[in-house]
Amino acid sequence: MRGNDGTRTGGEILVDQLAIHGVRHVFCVPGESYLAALDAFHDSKIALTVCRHENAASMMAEAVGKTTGRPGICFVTRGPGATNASAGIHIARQDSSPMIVFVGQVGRHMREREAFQELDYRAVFGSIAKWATEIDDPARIPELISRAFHTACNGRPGPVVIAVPEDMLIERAMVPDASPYEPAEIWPGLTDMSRLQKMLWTSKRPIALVGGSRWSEAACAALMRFAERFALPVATTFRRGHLFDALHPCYAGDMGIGPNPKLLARVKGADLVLLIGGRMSEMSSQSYTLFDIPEPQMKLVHVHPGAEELGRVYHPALAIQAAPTAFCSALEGLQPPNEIAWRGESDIAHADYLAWSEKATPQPGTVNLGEILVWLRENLPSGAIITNGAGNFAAWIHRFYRFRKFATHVGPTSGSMGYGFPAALAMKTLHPDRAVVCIAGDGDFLMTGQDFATAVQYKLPVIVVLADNGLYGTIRMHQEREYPGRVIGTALHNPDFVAYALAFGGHGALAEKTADFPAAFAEAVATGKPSIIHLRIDPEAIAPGATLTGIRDKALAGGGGKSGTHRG
Ligand SMILES: Cc1ncc(C[n+]2csc(CCOP(=O)(O)OP(=O)(O)O)c2C)c(N)n1
Ligand SMILES: [Mg+2]
Repeated sequence: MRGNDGTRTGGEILVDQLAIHGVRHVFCVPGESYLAALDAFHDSKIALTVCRHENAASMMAEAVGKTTGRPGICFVTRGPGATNASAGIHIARQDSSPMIVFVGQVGRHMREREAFQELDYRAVFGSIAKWATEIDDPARIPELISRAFHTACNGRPGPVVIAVPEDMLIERAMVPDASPYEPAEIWPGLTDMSRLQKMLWTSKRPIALVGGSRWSEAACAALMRFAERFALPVATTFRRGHLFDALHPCYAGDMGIGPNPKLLARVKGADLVLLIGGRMSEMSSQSYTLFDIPEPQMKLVHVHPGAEELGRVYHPALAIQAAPTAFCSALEGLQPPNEIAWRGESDIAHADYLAWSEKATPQPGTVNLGEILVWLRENLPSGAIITNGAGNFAAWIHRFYRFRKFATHVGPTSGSMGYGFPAALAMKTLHPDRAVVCIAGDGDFLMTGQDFATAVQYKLPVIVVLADNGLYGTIRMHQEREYPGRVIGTALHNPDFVAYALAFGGHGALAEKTADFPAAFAEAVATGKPSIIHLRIDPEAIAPGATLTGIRDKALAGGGGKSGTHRG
């Protein structure tokens, strides 16, 4: 309880700072190690969501950070709570998402004895988090929380881990609050922009690739105007399809899993690549085969908010340290050449994209996931949010779903299984009026499926479209390719997912044929409950363009070997 002598407990000071910095939602699994902070939420306006596993709590917080650009917050207990949360912390790292994780810590007087669940969080999270620290003195909470918000958001965003000793949270202090943080915008210099303009003027076949974080709806709109004025083809990198309207005439497609070969050829044949926000890491670069390292074969203009990323892998012809938000607004000042040498190319690139994504490929079995994605893209409102974790099922999202608006796709570039469901819960928490659909694999869903209880508890009517092939399909695919016919460790015996949903108090329906899906979806919407639509997918239907037997036969015939496609 707050004292009337002007003092507050560490827990109260902490929760007050969160409110000042604009936090509205916090995700947690409680622990006795941070009871005093939990108590401070009792009288706070911040909505607290209590989860069933720290993997879900941390992924929900990450999804908030990823989509809002402001740190998502979670609270977990010491030891196992913290290590369980590491999945979300790792996603925030790879996806460049701002996030702050508070971890209860043993009392200060018993530190270093390996007390109950004691860990050294600076050491444990030192290489995953952007910053890991511990607060020793309640009077320094405003300073250190302010630093945490700035650190999580500035430059290349990322996760911050803060350990808070149990007794520190109870101690009283008299200390003024910090003022609200403002992330520092990173503007490109005038010289950068005029050099870019010159490079565009002399280019014959340029293309823009977009990814990373620090985007906004306004930045995406500015980029689209720039692309129109320059007739520039624009492709999105792995799991960043939502950064460019898929039906915009300059959209060239998605560069992640199983990309259009014509798009790959276009990128390889470009003389100038304008990479905005992304790192062109393993997935988008097709296992680092697209650009020569360190000197790309084409001119690379790399725009990134983190100075440390510029020249890290690829030596850019022009390195611009800028956030996509600022850079895209600076693009408004560039003038296209009088004669655009590549005129017509964006139309061809877009036609290639439309042809590639238009129609579902035929699949073995009675449920065609591609046709379901096509149905969803035609029938969901444009503001609907799609989430996913990792598995081959996601290849159909990347190929057939057409994202139209910023932050309508929430998926981990880190390839973390289990992400889609908690991300869906986070999105429904932020946007109760928008449709939120999680596309999940059978393996993927059950990594965080315990939090279906959270969906029911908080009345979050997300719809899970669960593609059940009875396999850790991605791994089976690689297994058949590398060790054909030697199946081990990739078969799954699954529960009855409809009964699962019902047991939790949600809604479940089975779709055994593609044609069952629209009615099952409409029924799920009508129930207003968290729902699972269980799709029985033929295990042979391993990818939009391949069957398991086909992959095995090819490998047995000696055509195997790593192709670098469809990784986690
Ligand atoms: C947390 C985590 N563990 C393991 C992996 C490795 N992995 C990548 S995909 C995959 C199988 C996914 O299975 P499922 O969700 O059923 O999708 P499918 O590939 O069958 O469509 C595994 C085990 C991973 N990416 N993330
Ligand atoms: Mg599966």
